[in-house]
Parts: sequence; C-alpha cells; structure tokens
Amino acid sequence: MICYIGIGSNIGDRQGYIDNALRKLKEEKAIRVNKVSSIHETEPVGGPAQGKYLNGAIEIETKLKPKELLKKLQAIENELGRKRTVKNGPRTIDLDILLYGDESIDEPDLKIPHPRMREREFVMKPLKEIYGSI
Ligand code: PH2
Ligand code: MG
Ligand code: MG
Repeated sequence: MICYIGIGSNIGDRQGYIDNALRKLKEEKAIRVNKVSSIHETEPVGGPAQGKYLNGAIEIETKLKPKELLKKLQAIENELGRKRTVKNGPRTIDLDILLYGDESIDEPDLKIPHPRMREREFVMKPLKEIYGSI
C-alpha cells in the first residue's frame, strides 16, 4: 500500500529529529521510503504558544495494516523522546498517517484521511510536492 506520512518537529534539534525518524523508517523491513518532500519552517497552528515547526511529508510503501503502521510510527515517536502531555503542544517528533491508499478509516484512535490535513498548509504544501509524482 502507498501511504503518505506527515512529519513535524518543534523542539530541540528539529532537523536532527526528522533525520533520525527517516533513518528509523528506512530501517524498518516492512516499510520502504519512496519519497521525502523538502522540509519547511512553519508557524505553529493551534495549541499553546510554542516554537516554529519544521514540517515535511513522506511517501512510503508498506504491507503493514493501518493499525500496525500507527503502532510503528508511535514507537518511533517514543524512541525519539516524544512526550504526550498537551494536545497540539510542542513535540520532538510527530509522525501522522495522512493517507493510506484510498482507504477511509474512522476509529477512535485512527482517522484516515487525517481529518485536519486539508486545512493545514504545513501538511498540504509538502504533500502536494510529492503526491503522485514519479
Ligand atoms: N502540529 C500540530 C499542531 N500545530 N503547527 C505546525 N506548523 N506544524 C505542525 O506539525 C503542527 C502544528 C499538532 O500535530
Ligand atoms: Mg500526531
Ligand atoms: Mg500532527
């Protein structure tokens, strides 16, 4: 399945966290990283006052089921020091499933397509850069 992942960081060595997350994704046998967008600095949207983000998007190919992919992404977030305290608050790394093929999923812990992606420029700009291109 072809999937698109949103990536973001706004604490500490932001590019370093993004590089480490990409390396961990590439190390996963069940995941192939096809494309990585350019990474842009963006103003924080929503949540408490917080620092600027670096954001990008990634195209992967995987045989993992959506929930399995979610678990893998959360494990990588945890390994990179992600703490879940304030909703929409600052984070070392955020890996969000944006699209999973053309599937729609609406469960308490997983909604695909990502419900707020269309109104978020920091998601749509990098996604458009890599979506569907060869
Ligand atoms: N993520 C959020 C909340 N606000 N703002 C920007 N610019 N980039 C993000 O990745 C982001 C955000 C919650 O996931
Ligand atoms: Mg997230
Ligand atoms: Mg997010």
